[in-house]
Amino acid sequence: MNEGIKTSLIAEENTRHVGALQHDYDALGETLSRNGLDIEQLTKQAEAFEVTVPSWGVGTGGTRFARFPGEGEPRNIFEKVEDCAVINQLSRCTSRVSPHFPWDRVDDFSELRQHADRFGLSWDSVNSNTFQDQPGQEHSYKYGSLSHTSQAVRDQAVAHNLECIEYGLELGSNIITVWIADGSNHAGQQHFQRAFERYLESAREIYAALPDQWQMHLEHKMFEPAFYSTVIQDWGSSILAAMELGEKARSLVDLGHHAPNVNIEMIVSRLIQFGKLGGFHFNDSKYGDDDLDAGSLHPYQQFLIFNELTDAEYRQVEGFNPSYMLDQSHNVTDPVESLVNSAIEVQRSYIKSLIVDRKALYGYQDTNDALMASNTLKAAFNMDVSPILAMARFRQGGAIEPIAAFRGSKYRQQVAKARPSTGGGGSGIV
Ligand code: PSV
Ligand code: MN
Repeated sequence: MNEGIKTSLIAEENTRHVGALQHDYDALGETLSRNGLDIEQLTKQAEAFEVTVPSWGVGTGGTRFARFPGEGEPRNIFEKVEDCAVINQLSRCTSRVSPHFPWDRVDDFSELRQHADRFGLSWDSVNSNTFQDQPGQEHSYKYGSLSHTSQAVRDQAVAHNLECIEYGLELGSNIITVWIADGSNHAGQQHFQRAFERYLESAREIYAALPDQWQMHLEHKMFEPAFYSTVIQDWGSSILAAMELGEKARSLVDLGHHAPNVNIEMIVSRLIQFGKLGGFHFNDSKYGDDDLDAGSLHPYQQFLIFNELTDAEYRQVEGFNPSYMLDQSHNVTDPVESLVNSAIEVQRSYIKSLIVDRKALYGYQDTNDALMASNTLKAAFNMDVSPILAMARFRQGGAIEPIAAFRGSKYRQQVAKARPSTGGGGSGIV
């Protein structure tokens, strides 16, 4: 079994950077204290921050045209866990993994749980998959799953979700995230209302099977694979369904699942207001569900989303506890590197949102001082909090310069020897 990166290697690499880090950290500490902020407090908050890694994110992604496999890709969930462990070793903010079934199904879940335990990793939301047909599957999902016109197909899709809950129980999860690909490609193909009614009927069965303390997260997506309409198309359909189902049902916001330029931070605010924000799939997007690395194109948008989240924390909104996860496809980068970068970019948005002078902002809002309200947000966004993030990693045994440490460790080259290529340049997601 792979043991990850040697801690001594990370420590050695850190000795090269710790002097400069301390210098930058002290300078930032001074700037922040002039603004009434305590850098040590912010560093503790950075240390406590967590974002979950999706098991499927450590494989090389692809498009419907092609997939170009990377060297040493994980071939099963055990190897995926090993790569997830490396991401956490370096970043120290990704100690949870979200599995996807049936991709990650194993015969012995206690063995898988022990395997993750050894690396100090635990399990987050389980994800069901009724968007693909599996070998030997009785009914096809070609025309939908939970909202299919045939009761037999709906029953099969419900049964799969119930199985996912069982797997989750064995791993210690307490959330099931349901994204369905159901929709239509032609105007008139589907009766919108009936399809939504059928979805609700199936979702109620899954909801009824939720164990105590579990939540069901409903993930909306505007289009793809259905190109004309999607049953859970937007946050409106999602919150309606979550309200119909009950208290344990929440909406999950995947940043790539909206029309370009949609004000996602405002959607987040609405979901918080009505106690329906379940969590996030962080990624970035230019055109649609591009699954680009989080914060790589629109860091200000990601910051504005965290501004809403921190605002809810500041106001101590009851029951506010959204789950944070990445959901990306890495087509041309090393997935470990992209996931480390992305986790840190999400953490960065969180820390910047803590710097916002909230009292001043509320004042500017109340007096309609649009310019100063905007400048207040910009002042926090423009602050370079990198030394806080690096110090949080360093103090927890992570890497000050994680990408350099990863490359220096030759981890990828080592696993490539142990994991011969699965071959093929097939299309589609992993
Ligand atoms: C759908 O595009 C999605 O965002 C859902 O979260 C799925 O579970 C995941 O991607 C599959 O890659
Ligand atoms: Mn997603």
